[in-house]
Amino acid sequence: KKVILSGIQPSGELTLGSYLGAIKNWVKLSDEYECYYMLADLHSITVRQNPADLRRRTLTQIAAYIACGLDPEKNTIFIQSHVPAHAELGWVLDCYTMFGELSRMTQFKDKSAKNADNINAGLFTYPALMAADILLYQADLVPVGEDQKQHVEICRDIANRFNGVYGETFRIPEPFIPKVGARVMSLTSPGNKMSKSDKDPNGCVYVLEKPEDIMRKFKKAVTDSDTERCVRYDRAEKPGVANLMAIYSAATGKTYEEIEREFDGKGYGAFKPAVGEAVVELFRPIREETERLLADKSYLESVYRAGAEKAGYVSNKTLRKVYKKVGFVAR
Ligand code: AQP
Repeated sequence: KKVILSGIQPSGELTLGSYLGAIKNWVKLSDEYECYYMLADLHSITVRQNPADLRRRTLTQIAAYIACGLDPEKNTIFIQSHVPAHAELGWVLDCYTMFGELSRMTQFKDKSAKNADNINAGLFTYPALMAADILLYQADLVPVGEDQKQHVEICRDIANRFNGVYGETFRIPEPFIPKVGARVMSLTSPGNKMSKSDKDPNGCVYVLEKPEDIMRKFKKAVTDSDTERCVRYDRAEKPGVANLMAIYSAATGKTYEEIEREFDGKGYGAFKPAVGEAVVELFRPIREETERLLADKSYLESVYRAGAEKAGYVSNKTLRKVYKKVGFVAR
């Protein structure tokens, strides 16, 4: 079976962006592949976190993964910090990753602009740790949103570099990016990615949010100031409407032509609440199931413990191979 690894940082509540860009695909792929899905808590501290919130969000995110349809019997769900091989291989790969290539990462540039008072070394070397996450499991595919494509590319470069020096060690992974929902934009500024740490709470819709809040945000979503006021897919000229159409399409399975026909002559006033309702219905069962799962802490604990054991076993095999190749004395 081919292998998949992906993860989300518990640095904020899960968003519609992370659901459509990543989790929705994970669920589809989990029958066909051997899947490892992590809670990327090591990555999340590259930005300062409140400890109690981080712990709570990590547990909520595990419950949400399961509620989204990831069966823990079929998928390995684990917390990154529970598997020491990630930090260990991350260090080794730091030494095979160049300052210049890290400097070109757009996420580093964006995040250091947003967190000017905390541009730490972890934020800079983030892609080397992410490469370790992926390469430890010899993953074939990495299902991510468009924004993470550059990080999968640098991972391939690092792996090729290491393989070039020491011989075949790592499998070279491919990014797997969905066609619809690859880049969900903010509802208030459709030029920016919808992001869980966005300062503007109205730009972002959360998976576990109350239906009335979701509706309010969609009703207020920015549409375009063109004069035609019609629902038509045009990313360049009508980015706000195009974003809502992409969300509606991903939530309902309707094509863009079907959506244009459905709202022909109806304007944005009918369209925006319809998108809101589709998202509310998409998330309703997930929210209810997450709440149910969160009430049973011992079940969640059994899931992440079993996940860490399996992930630990597989990742250690790769780590031992790497340590041997670089010349460390075996324990
Ligand atoms: N807006 C988005 N559209 C499509 N995909 C998205 N993803 C995130 N936002 C969108 C995908 O979801 C996964 C989660 O990524 P992450 O938590 O590791 O970090 P991120 O990409 O940095 O997500 P955020 O929401 O922007 O978090 P913060 O604000 O903490 O940085 C990835 O697969 C990502 O592609």
